[in-house]
Amino acid sequence: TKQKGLTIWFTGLSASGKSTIATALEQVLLQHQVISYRLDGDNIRFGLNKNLGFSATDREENIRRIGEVSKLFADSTLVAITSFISPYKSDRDEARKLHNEAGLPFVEVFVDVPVEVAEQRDPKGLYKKARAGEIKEFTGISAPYEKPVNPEITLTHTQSVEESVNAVIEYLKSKSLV
Ligand code: GGZ
Repeated sequence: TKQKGLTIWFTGLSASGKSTIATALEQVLLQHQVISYRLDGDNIRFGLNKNLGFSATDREENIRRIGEVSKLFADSTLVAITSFISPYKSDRDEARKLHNEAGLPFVEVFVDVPVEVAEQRDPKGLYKKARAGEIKEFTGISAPYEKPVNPEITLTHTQSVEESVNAVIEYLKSKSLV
């Protein structure tokens, strides 16, 4: 049985599918008797980080705290699954460094969906609002997204949710992380 936890860190644009894949992954891990805990906007941005917005400095602080919290979950032997845009490479690298220093695996999963595809999906109408200037500093439209350089896993919009989850599970198995 697994002695240590780990963090599975999803990164990608709004409407890239991070949360959908993370939720499906949680279910499949459970079928493998692996307990995970998902950190996402619903339980972080409305709680711990409710004082933060979407400026570059607020995003940096958002991701810094999430990096620390996910490390604590991983340290407690759980699998932490995070799904935040986390647009800045340096902030993701800091989260990775925290895990490395604690000897905890950090698996970065890039959900590589082009902005055109995400904008086409636009489930909450946020891209439309961003184009209209009603939302400022919207990632992919009026704020940057820095792609991961060396993510452990890259998923694309051509893969189904099931295929995406399988790719993550296969990676974890190949590294004996589950
Ligand atoms: C990007 C925004 C913005 C701006 C509100 N830019 O699709 P969603 O709605 O549910 O996911 C997005 C979420 C992004 O929050 P994160 O904590 O993941 O961002 S970051 O990692 O950059 O700190 C979107 C909504 O919040 N949202 N305003 N300006 N996304």
